[in-house]
Amino acid sequence: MTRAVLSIGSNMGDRLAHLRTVVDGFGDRVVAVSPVYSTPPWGGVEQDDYLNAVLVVDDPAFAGIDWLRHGQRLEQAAERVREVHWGPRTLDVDVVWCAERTDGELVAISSADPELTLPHPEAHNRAFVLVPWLDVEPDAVLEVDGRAQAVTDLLDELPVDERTGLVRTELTLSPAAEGSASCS
Ligand code: PH2
Ligand code: MG
Ligand code: MG
Repeated sequence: MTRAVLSIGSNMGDRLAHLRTVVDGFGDRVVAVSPVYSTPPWGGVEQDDYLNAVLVVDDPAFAGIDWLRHGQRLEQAAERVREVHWGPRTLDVDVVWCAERTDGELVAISSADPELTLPHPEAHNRAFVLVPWLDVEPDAVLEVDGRAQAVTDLLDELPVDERTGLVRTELTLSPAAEGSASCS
């Protein structure tokens, strides 16, 4: 397994700093970092707005479960407490999509394993996943119910209110941009 798309989110504490720990924590494996979005909480639990972003990561030595485990270690480092389903959290790292390279081609993995279901069974319903994903991979494809679909089409099919309140911020997770900002 070589490549994964990760959705990351935070709505407690220093939200941007928590998201940055993921970029730092995956280090050289990070191949793309989306803009940061401010998003209203999804799921019916009253809580603060989230910051959400998407990372594309790559490592020939990583299997799908390694992306999950590494993400969980970063969640623990952010002192995440699992209390309320869909409730507030310092850091959430979700594996949305995974692929392995076969003869140079990326082939998406499907898995019904309850620990790591691939692709993420709800990703196609979440504007806060699809919008930042398209920023870094405009041609992204996601399999839904066994059918490969363009992520742009999935986004178009979402009810308008799923996108309401999703705002692209000026915040950045990219270490390079952070460095240049501190020099200016
Ligand atoms: N994560 C949740 C529950 N609700 N809402 C938004 N906007 N962003 C999230 O990342 C999110 C959520 C649980 O994983
Ligand atoms: Mg989540
Ligand atoms: Mg999660």
